[in-house]
Amino acid sequence: SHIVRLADYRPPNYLIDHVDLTFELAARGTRVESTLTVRRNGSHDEPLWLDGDELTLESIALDGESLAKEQVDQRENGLSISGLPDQCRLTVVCRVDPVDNTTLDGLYQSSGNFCTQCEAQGFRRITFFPDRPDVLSRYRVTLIADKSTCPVLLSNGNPVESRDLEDGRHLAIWEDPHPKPSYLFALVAGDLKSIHDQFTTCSGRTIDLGIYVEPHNIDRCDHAMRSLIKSMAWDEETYGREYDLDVFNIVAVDDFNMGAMENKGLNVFNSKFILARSETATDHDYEGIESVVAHEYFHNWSGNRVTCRDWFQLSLKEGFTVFRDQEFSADMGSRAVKRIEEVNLLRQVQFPEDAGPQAHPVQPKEYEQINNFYTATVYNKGAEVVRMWHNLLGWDAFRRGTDRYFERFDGQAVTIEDFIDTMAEQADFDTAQFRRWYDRAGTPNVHVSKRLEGDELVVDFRQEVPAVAGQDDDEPFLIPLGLAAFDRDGHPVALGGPDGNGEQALTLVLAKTEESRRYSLPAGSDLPVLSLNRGFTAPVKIEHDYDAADLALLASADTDEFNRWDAYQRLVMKTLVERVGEAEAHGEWPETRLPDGLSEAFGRLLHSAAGTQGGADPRFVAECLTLPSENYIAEQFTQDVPVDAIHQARVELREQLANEWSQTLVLVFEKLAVDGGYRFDGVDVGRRSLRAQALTYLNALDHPAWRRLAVEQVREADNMTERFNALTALSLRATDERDEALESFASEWQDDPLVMDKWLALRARIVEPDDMETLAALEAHPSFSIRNPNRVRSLIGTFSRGNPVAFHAATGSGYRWVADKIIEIDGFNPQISARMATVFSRWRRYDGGRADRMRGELERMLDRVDCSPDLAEIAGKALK
Ligand code: B3K
Ligand code: ZN
Repeated sequence: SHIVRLADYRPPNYLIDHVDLTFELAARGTRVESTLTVRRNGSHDEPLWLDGDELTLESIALDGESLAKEQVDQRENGLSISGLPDQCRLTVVCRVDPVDNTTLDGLYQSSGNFCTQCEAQGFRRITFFPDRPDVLSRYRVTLIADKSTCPVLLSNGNPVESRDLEDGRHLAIWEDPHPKPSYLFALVAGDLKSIHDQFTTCSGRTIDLGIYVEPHNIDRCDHAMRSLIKSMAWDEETYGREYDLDVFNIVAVDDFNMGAMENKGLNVFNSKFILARSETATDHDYEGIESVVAHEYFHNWSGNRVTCRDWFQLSLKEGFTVFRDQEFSADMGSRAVKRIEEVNLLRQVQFPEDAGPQAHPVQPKEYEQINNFYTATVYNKGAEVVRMWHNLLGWDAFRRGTDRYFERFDGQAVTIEDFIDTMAEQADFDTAQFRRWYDRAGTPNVHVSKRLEGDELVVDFRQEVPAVAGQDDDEPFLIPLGLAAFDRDGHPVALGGPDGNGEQALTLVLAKTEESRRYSLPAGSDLPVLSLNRGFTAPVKIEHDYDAADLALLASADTDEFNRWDAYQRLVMKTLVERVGEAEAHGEWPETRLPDGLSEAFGRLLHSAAGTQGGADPRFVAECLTLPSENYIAEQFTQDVPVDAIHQARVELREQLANEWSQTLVLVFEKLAVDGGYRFDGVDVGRRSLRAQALTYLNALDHPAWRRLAVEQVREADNMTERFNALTALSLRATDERDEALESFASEWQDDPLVMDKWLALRARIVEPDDMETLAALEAHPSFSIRNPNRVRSLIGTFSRGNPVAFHAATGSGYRWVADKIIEIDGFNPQISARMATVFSRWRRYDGGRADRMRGELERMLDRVDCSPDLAEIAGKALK
């Protein structure tokens, strides 16, 4: 297979200043005429290379004359054209068949409408072009299509003309004044309805905003529009970024490989991240829409105006834009809760990725298929690295740096190095060492120990940098680490000299493999409890010998909300891991008494939200009470992951806690009832989320009264959040009530694919091990379609990632079923098959029987005749 290396980067031989495209759209045989204004870049005699993938070439002309045969060398993946003058106009005509495009990459059809996806390399599936992000061009696009089936014709930039043609067709012309790389090109043509609004920018320009959807979804666009307007205002206020075209359009399509795409002036979205009304979408969906709309909008500056030189720089735009959207969401809702969600994702998805065979640095150095590098590392660890810049510099200097970055590189395709250099100008610390965060894969471990020397607290730090993905040096990272100390009564302890300044909370910057800090304490102090990596200032793992009492104390006393959550989670995790360990060691399930402090902490949290002890944010409490996922518990075991014991430990702990606190759970459930209709606001979302937790714990118990509560809520709630929360709670136990509720829910929502996605995911989560009959039934269910990525993620993705007991069934039936689906999907959509296959990557961590079976399935994928390069890269790396 072909490996692309950062070290091999060369600037383009030719630049394309202008692109004039004319599309005559048809399901089969769409005609694409492209006129490129070509300019030699530097002095050389190299030919011009135009990428082209699955295109039928019709003609090429040079300055209006047809080209000599020997000037054109047509290869499988493009055209090489030699003997060109320094400047010329090339006109290339080709044909493509959108109706046959099952990859959802390039020009394809979704629900009969035409749409495109070009990032990273889809434009070469539309026309011949130097399809690389460092070739920036101005585009003029003419769309011609049948007016009755395609009344709406959209592309990037501003509309300049539209008129009817003879023969029932019509035409629209769009012009984008901003030079852009081909990956930001988009067109949409179809039968769509739209809602419109306006935004007045800080300099007083009025922007027309439109959201286009299939006609039956027109009543589900308001929330996305509100989110867009908020995003535009936030980016002006926070980063001084103003929008730069007369229109901004969004289109929602049902068939989409990922969340959304930031094409210039024409964002195309997975409908899941646009469509919402309270009867069909949950609070979680509302939040997802708000943040993805913001993310794509923010790309207009971090990505589009300043773009990437090559795909190794992907995190330049993605890490930065994720950081921007995270901060936007934090400003729109609860900052602490947002941070908790971010860290959950990092720990559950990015840390495992960074410890396994797919590990790669934030700036990868090589790849086979760039589509496999749209990862949690590039996106989410990338955002953490930008966050560290922000934390180390402070907001004002960070903002001076971003202003400088946007100004200096506007209209250019640049590198991560350029970003670092610009930020470094604002810094007063060693940015050379900081750069390691971009270059070295793996999650650093920070071992922390403490001791008392007289009245001095000594804290020792040791960095451990794991060997991963061929990187085995152990040079230390620059790690900003928030720290505070609490006495046994939960009071913050002032940290005096030599390394303290009398403050209660400090941020230290660790730079060496081993180092110590000394703080003076008030005379006669005991050894205090440490609160470490507060607010998750660095994407590291903290190893520290906490006992249950320390954690319980921090869970209630820490002044950092994030670390309060973290302490409670650690306490729960400690309990779970100990129980699993005992069960494994003794071959039988241990005597299970709730450890000291855990039950009390649980009760205290509940009471605090019920308003009987202070007034905690219910949303925060709900985050605390959410038990760590089975996959995250599994991460605590480096080999022979005890899949079944983990499941059992989690189920039992939930039941025990519910049993101890059932009265309080009911009280909370009743007290936090929301009335007055659905509103998407912080207060109501918080109440609903804690009620959902309460109902879940209660339904962990085998008690008809709690089931009734859930059944009623599934039936009677006036919004999808509460209905679906109740259905989820009910699904914890295999009961008749559950089966009836699932049935009637499915018949009520059978015509609503996005709602049925939730149902498919819930069903996938509760399939019993080896129940192939149910899996077959779900696969055959009319709401499922293996061609649609959302359906695939809901059923196959959730089964393999959200139902570990069945996926890892000892017989191998779960592995086989998932691998069968992956192999089938690979025949028509390699991006999705490759993505689904990553779940097999960490086979080495399972016991012999499981490991062999997982490895066997990976080999089977690789052996598939015509295995896609995408899947081959993932499976190949997993097997290495
Ligand atoms: N930039 C797109 C992702 C494109 C993925 C291509 N395989 C969405 C985003 O991050 O905003
Ligand atoms: Zn992005």
